[in-house]
Amino acid sequence: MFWDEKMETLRGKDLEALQLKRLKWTLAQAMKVPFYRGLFREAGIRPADVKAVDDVEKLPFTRKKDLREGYPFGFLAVPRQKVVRIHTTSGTTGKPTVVGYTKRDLAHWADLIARNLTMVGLREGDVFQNAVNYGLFTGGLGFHYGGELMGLTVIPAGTGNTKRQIEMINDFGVDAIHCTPSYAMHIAEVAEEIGATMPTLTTGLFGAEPWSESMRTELERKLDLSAFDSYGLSEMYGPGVAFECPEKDGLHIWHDCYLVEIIDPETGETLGAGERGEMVITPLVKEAMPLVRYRTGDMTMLREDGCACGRGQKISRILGRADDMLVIRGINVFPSQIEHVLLGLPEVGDHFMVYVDRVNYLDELTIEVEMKRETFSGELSDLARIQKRVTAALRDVLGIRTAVKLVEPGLLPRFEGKAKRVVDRRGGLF
Ligand code: DLL
Repeated sequence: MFWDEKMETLRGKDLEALQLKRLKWTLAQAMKVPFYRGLFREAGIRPADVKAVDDVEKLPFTRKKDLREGYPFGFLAVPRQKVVRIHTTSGTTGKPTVVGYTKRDLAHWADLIARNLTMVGLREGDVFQNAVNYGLFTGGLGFHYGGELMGLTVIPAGTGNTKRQIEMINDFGVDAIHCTPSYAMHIAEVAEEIGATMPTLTTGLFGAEPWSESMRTELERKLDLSAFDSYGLSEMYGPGVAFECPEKDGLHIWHDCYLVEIIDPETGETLGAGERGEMVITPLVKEAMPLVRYRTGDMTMLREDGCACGRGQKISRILGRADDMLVIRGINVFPSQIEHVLLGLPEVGDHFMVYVDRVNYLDELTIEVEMKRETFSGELSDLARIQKRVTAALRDVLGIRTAVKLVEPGLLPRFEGKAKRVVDRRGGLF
């Protein structure tokens, strides 16, 4: 089933013609923003020089730093009065990025979400629990209006009060839940504690942070549902940019609304299908806040075309962020790799924290991981054996030595929104 079959399956020349038309419109829209007029002048390029979709490669990049400097309304291409909603990014340092939406933007956004919800098999009348933060975070209202548009019964549950969330799932006969994968894991854990099952739940839409295939396996087993990966970022409306279809082999990025490139984050050079790099997106229908070649910082790769579901362009699941990548004694480490290793070991649980320190000028990685209740005997010889096994498994995959600390079940923090599992303590040591 499709929400918009024509757009979702558009191919070849028809797709290219539409992308080019929309790219030109986006560039005209961008030229209403002083930042872009300056950027294009500096780069010695005019929008009229773009005559084919591939010409996008000639255009300069936009970076997160540029958006920050434009705080609050510097990137608006429409009068502020035409902006009917604002969201902000969940930045932890400095000012957030403000994202504005016109009525048309909100309609486009809801439409994309409706495509995703339909793609994973939801139908009009299904009950949908939206267990993400409803504030400035785009996950709440984004999914809310997309769900209503396609006729789902939307429960704006928000986050927190996990026992109540489980109760609502059972009382309202919820079919699908949307939350971060870390919160889904917490819900599973609380359900286990109180001995609850959630028999009506068939579908889980999880995103807003990186999560591994092993995490999917765990969530599907514990919650007894089918779990789909959902990707988006506030700068591109929010969720709904790319989503898994039932093949669960890469995410379809909506090719009529987002032009995607993968580049080498160091050199800026464009990479081909199958080559891992940073994703750069030029949105094609954004009215209030058009962007040109936005550096997402997210690491992925383009997949070859040809999905069994009939839809177009796919990317791989996000491996991590170009800027979150930890460089430990010269080796690149992504937190998602650590998660993958830990979830593959039956002796340890699903919760971990990563600490980075600099000791005698050397980076040290310490990983705290919770034991499983079943394996937590407290016997020292058992602990030593498990610790050795975890350390060896991590060394095999990461290629570096780590200090593993086993902790009692239930000791590490739980997250309702995006998990913050990496604590870099190297700053301030200089
Ligand atoms: O997280 C939008 C969203 C809401 C997506 C709900 C999915 C579900 P931001 O707060 O601006 O927006 O954060 C965007 O989160 O650049 C990625 O680094 C990361 N991210 C989002 N989805 C995924 C995912 C929302 N499925 C940033 N896998 C992005 C990995 C993800 N990382």
